[in-house]
Amino acid sequence: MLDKVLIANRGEIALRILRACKELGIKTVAVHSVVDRDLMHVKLADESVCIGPNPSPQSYLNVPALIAACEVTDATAIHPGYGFLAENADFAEQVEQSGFVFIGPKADVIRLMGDKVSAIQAMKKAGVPTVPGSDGPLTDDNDRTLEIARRIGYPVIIKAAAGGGGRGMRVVKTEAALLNAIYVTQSEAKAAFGDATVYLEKFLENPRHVEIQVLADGQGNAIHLGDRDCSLQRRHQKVLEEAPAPGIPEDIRQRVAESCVNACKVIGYRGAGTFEFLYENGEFYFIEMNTRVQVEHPVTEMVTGIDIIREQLLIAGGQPLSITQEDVVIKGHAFECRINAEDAKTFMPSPGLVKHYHAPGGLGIRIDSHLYSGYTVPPNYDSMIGKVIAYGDDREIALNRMRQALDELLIDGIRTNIALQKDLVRDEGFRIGGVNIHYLEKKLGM
Ligand code: MV4
Repeated sequence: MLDKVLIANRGEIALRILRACKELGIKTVAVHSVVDRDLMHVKLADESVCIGPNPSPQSYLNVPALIAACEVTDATAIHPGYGFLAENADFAEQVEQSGFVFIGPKADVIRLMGDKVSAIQAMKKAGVPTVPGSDGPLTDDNDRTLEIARRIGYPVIIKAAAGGGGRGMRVVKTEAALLNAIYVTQSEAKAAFGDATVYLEKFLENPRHVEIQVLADGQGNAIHLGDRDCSLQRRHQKVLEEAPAPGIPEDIRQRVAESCVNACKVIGYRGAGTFEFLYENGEFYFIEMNTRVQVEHPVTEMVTGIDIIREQLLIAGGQPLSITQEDVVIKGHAFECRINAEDAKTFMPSPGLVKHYHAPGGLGIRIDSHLYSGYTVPPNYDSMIGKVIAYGDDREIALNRMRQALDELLIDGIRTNIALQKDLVRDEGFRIGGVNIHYLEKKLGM
């Protein structure tokens, strides 16, 4: 069992990790930048260390400062949360080389999944369905590239191997535009990631974003916790998620989830992970794997009753999975609305003093947020300030509870996206379920 965990993150996820540690009797170390000294989890942690000035590169991304904070506090493990260093293989390696436990997969597995080309190749080999594509990096043999694209059929999409999450992609509609698009994507990838490697896939026009949550202990055991639909997004930022994904035939759902479990065993996966798929016309297509806990993990927790952060901590402590696949029962439905400190029209961040905060409540309502009245949202970091999660026996009950919860939520002093969320949970297309990844941007007139 882990003795003392250093939480290398901030905001709601730092608080979420702290709560899971406390439940397990694990001591906690909060690290924070100067402006973050008043964060809720800093007050609640057993110890806290200021690791640097406000800009993330000097604080939450400052590897020597984080390792030093472990050393001075005798922490035995680091939980990276999401964002920041969570999927940085070099960081995971340095943590382990310094004698601490990295709460996540082994560094080489993070690296394998960080390179989207090697990730897709590993998944395909393990039997996970992938998008028809180049099955490897594009080479400087233009004739071969043109032939690959012709075989797949236009439109195609060029993606950077070092990209992901929507960065470094370009859609190509015709053969005439292909080679130049590849050249431009390579140049951008080189500049952004220091790696010009690109690959090619069939471009799916109207897919849904459906992902599968897994847990593996690195000792040969792996399970899945079902799926989530995260199609409601704007500029690759998820806005509202749900579990399970509505309207997916059970046999297809089951088959793809089992392929993910098999892949975990094949690659020696350890910890919590997410397989991202595009879902179109009854077919799943793997696009990326996330080797961290995700923002939207609570909807899966609500429909399975499994505490994913707790499982991460137990796995990192060396315990084999205590849950078998038969123990996992998906029951009911859950939604998550992300609450951002941003302008409702321009989506520009809106930091500042929260003069008054009132959280909703009632049966099936969960709030994951570090907000409190008198808290100041700093301008330096992500604008997400919390998540409202609503659970119910079925989708309609959960959605009704979410509507009520959003009506009860009050955040005074800063601008937020609450009005957008209230609109979305009353949207007729969304109520029916199964909207695709373009739905929100179309609704917003983008
Ligand atoms: C695609 C695609 C269509 N076809 N790949 C964007 C984020 C990154 N994870 C992958 N992305 C996409 N890959 C093929 N072959 C469309 C997207 C995409 C998208 C995917 C998921 C959620 C939102 C999205 C918004 C725009 C494009």
